[in-house]
Amino acid sequence: MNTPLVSIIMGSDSDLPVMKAAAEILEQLGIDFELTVISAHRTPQRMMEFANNAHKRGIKVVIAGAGGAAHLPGMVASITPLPVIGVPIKSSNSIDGWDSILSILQMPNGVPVATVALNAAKNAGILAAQIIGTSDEKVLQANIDYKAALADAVKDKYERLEKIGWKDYRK
Ligand code: RP5
Repeated sequence: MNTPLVSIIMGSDSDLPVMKAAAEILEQLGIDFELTVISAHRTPQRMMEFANNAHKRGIKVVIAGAGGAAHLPGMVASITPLPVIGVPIKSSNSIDGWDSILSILQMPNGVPVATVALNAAKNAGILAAQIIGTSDEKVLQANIDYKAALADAVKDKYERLEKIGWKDYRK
């Protein structure tokens, strides 16, 4: 197995149904990653150990997901020199998702967390790939191809819509 470049961490295994979208897109783009549970509240020592050492292990980007009082992304960002992408999760202890969003988004000056939309783990994976792609030609090309595929999918839709007409168009 190759050394992982991206680390996907989450506060609980209950976050996995959301966070696995980051793993899926990284796999699709051919980027080696690791994935595990680290809780800022329940395993603070493990979080410290991770954040102090991730860059020494060759990790380039951290994707951190958490719900409710979502302190994991911010606390990891407070220690690691690596870029941290935060994924707010609408979890069982989240009121409506805003608690998770604001906990991850509203970081103080000096400690940024690149926060994606609620449950948007796929976008976190894509953003991580784009960061890796700035210094890796193969990943850069995979990102270019991914964008072309997005445009192609929309082209198929508007061509069909224009052909069939809006009255008869069904998705
Ligand atoms: C957060 O609490 C976790 O990230 C998760 O979103 C939420 C609920 O955790 P569990 O009680 O399901 O383990 O820290």
